[in-house]
Amino acid sequence: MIVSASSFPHHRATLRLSEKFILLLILSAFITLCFGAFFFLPDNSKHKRFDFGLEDVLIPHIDSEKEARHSSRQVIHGVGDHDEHRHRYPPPSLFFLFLSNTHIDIHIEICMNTLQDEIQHPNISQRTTRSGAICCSLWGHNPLFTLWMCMMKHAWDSYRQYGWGHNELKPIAKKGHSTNIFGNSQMGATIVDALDTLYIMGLHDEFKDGQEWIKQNLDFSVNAEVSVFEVNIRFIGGLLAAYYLSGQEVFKVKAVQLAEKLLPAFNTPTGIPWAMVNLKSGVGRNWGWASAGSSILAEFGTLHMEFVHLTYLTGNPAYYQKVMHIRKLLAKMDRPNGLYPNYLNPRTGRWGQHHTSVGGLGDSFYEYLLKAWLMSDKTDTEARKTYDDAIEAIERHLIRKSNGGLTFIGEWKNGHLERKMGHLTCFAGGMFALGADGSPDDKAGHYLQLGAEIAHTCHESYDRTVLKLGPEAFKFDSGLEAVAVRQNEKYYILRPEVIETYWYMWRFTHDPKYRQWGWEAAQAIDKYCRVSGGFSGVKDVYSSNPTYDDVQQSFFLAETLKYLYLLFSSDELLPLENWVFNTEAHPLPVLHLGNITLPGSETQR
Ligand code: DMJ
Repeated sequence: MIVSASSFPHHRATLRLSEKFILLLILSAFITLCFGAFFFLPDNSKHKRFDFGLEDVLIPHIDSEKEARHSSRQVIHGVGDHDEHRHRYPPPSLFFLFLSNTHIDIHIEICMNTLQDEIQHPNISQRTTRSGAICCSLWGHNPLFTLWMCMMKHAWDSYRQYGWGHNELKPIAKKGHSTNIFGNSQMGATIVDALDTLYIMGLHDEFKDGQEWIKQNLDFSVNAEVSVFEVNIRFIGGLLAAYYLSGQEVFKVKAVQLAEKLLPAFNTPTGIPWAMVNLKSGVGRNWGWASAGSSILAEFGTLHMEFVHLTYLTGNPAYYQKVMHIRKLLAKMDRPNGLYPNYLNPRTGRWGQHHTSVGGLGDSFYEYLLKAWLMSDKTDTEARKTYDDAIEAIERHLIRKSNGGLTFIGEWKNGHLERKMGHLTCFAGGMFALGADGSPDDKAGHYLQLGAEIAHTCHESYDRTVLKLGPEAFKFDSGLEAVAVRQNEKYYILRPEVIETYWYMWRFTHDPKYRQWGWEAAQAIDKYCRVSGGFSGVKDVYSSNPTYDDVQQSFFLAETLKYLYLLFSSDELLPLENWVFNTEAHPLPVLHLGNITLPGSETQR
C-alpha cells in the first residue's frame, strides 16, 4: 500500500501558543535546576557541624623527610607546588557579579540568624537549613565562612576603591590614611598585610591584584623614616608568608630588598637597633617619648622569626647574627626581680625606666621567645628556657586574681603593680596555651588553664560594654572589674588579640564557647564598625551611639579577620605543628633543619 503524505494527519509548521508556553516552562525549569544545582546544592562532606575539615591542607614545602609524614594529605600550596586550581572555593567575585550589596546584606543577615541558632544548639547535627544552603551557595560550601569572607571582601574592596597604594584607609572620609610608623611613604601596607588572608580565604583575584601592585609599585628607595618593628612584622612577615603560601618569587625578592634597608638600624654602639630608620639614608633614631632615649623591648625583641627566615632563604648570615646578638646581650643583663624592663638604651646598654608589661611595649618579645623555639622544630632550647624563666617571673609579680575571681595580668612600674590590663595583653591567653606543651615541671595543664582564665577575663571586658567590643585598657581596682575608666581607654580600633586567644584556645580545647565568643565579637564588629567605606574603629565602646576614629587598620585584614576565619575552620588548615604565626598573624613554616646549620650560627655557639 502506498501511503501518501496526505494520509498522515496534518503537520503544522508552527507550535500552538499553549505548546510554546509549556516548552518555555520546561526550558526555564531546566535552566533553574542547573543554576540551582550549581549554587544551592551543599557539599556532602560539609554537613558536619563545626567539623569543617578541609581536605586541602596548607603545608609548607620545607623538609622532604618531615613532609613525608603528611603524604596522605592533599597538599595544595607551598613553595614549588603552587596550584590554585585545586582550591575548593568557587571564586567569590563571581557571586558578586550577580548580587547587589543589599542582597549580600540580606544573605549575611540570614546566615547570622541561622548560625546563631546553630551555635546555641550544638547538638543539632547534620543539619542543612535553607538559609544555610543559601549561604553555602554564596561562598562555596560552608555557611560559617560567609560572614568573615564578606567582611574581608568589604574591607579589601573599600581599600581598593578609596585607598589603593596608601598604607591604610580612612573609611569615612573615603581616602588614604597614613601614620608615622610608615613615615610619609605610600607603601601599600594594607596590601602587603592582607595578602596571606586573601590567599587563605581563596580570594585569588584580589590576591593577584595585590601581587601585581607589589610587583609594579612596591619600592623601598623612599625618603621615609619608618618603624623597624612595624615594617618587619607587617611587611617582611607579610611578604614571607605570601611567598611560602604561593611560591611566588616576587614576594621573597621584595622581602629581602626591604630587609637590606632595615639593617643600618642595627648600627648602634650595642647592636640594639634604633626604633626608626630612614629607608633612604639609613639614619636611625629612637622615639622621642621613650624613656631615656631607649629602644623598646617589644620592638627590638620582635625580629627573630623573620630574620631567621631571611637567613634561611638567602644564605646571608647577617640577619641571623643580628638577632642572636640581641639575645646574647639580653642574657647577660641583670633583670630586676627576674623581669625585663620595656626600655633599653642602645648607646649605653642600660635599662631605662623599670616598667614591665605583657601588653604594649613588652608583649611580642615574650611571644617571639616561645615562637623561636617552636619555629626551630623545638631545637632552640635556649629560647624556650628564656621564655620559661620570663613567664615564671611574670606569674610571680604580674598575674593576680581580682576580687570577682577574674585572672588578670597587671603592669609593673618601679616596684608597684598597676592593676590594669590592655587589650594588647589579651594575646597572652593564646601564648600560654601555645606554650603549655613543653613547659617545665609538667605544668602543661596549668598553662592551658591560665590561657583559659585570660580568655575568660578578656571576654568579660567585651561583655561588660554596650557594644560588646573590648576597650583598649581595663581596670581591676576600687570595685571595678574588667572595665575602662578613663575616656581615652574606651576605644576599640579593630584589634585582634582577643579573637587570637579564642582561636588558640579553640585549637587546644575544642570548647565550643570559644566559637560562641568569636561569633559574638564578629557580629559586634560587623554591626558597629562596618561603614559604607570599609571598617572603622570606634571611640567609646560604652556608648550606644559611638563616634568613629575613621581608620581601617591594616592589622584588621591581616589578623582579626584571619583569626576569625581560622576559628571556624578545620584544625587541618595551617596546622600548628607546621606553621608558626608571627605577631601580625603571618604564618611562617617550622624549619625542620635536621643537621643543617644556618649560616652564621657556627660563630654564635
Ligand atoms: C599588631 O600590629 C601586632 O599584633 C602587634 O604585635 C601589636 N598589636 C597590633 C594589633 O593590635
